[in-house]
Amino acid sequence: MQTSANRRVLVAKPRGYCAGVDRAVQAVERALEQYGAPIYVRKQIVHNTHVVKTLEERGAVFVEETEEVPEGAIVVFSAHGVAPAVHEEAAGRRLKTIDATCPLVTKVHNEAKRFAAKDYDILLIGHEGHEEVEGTAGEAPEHIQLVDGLDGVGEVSVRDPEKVVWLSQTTLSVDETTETVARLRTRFPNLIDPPSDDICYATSNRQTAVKQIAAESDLVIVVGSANSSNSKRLVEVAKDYGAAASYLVDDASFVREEWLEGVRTVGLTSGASVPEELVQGVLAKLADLGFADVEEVESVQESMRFALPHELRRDLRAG
Ligand code: 10E
Ligand code: SF4
Repeated sequence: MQTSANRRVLVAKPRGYCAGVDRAVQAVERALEQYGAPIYVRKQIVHNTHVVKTLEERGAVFVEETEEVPEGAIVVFSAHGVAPAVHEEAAGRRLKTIDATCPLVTKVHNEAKRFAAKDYDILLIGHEGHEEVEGTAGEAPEHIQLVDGLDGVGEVSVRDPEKVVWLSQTTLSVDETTETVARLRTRFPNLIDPPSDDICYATSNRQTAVKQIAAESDLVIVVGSANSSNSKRLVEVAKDYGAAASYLVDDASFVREEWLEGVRTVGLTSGASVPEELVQGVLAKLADLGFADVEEVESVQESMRFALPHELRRDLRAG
């Protein structure tokens, strides 16, 4: 018989904001404090509905494109990064820009620029239509081809197979990317690796953590929004590593009681753009449903921090 005595929750750690998300959210908060509302933000600052809603309530105005921002106003660029063309458009409208692109995304932009300057063909592994990929590809559109997973490998054509490098989106599945690169290498044996890993520490740590709890879990709940690439990857990894089921939920209200029927162990984790309070909300709901025994499983300790965007630091000093 299923009693609450043998029901438990395994909570994976690390979870919560990565350093890039923390910096981007703080950048909008600081801009609101420093300059006052409204502060415009191009695209969702991070892919989390709760974060966006909270900032909206404080006076941030989210737009899709810079042309929606009034001339001369302040606009923050999201953590996913933007193409150089977006900086040019903003300059053309005399906008004051605050660039909250994660430094680890900027690192990939810089790699793209460097290899394009040496006339390499660049194979960018990533998800078509994702903002980060659009920003990175925009650095050197004439040199970059998108490879959207294994299926994209056959479509690649290069000018010189001796001069090809692969780069990637920062939030991909580590395992799937390894497979995609191996497949690319069967076509281009001299394919060059990125100078350092493009999949970032936060993405790979969260995947390592979910792998640790998946096999022991009958169900893995991932807290994250539907458009959050890194959160969606956690659901896939959980299933690949032995969870019988895994669901993505924006918050506790999305957790359905019927998921828990016959379940003994629930795994719980969250994407890199998810406020910790939402995870705590899911834990409270699970406790109400008889899963009060909670065990934290920590796989890697994180200590990465990034300074606020330089535009804010400069104005703070000047003020
Ligand atoms: O969809 P993503 O996982 O890229 O974005 P997110 O906003 O959910 O998480 C933060 C990741 C960023 C900004 C991309 N490096
Ligand atoms: Fe930066 Fe990685 Fe976080 Fe993206 S997921 S914002 S690359 S630290």
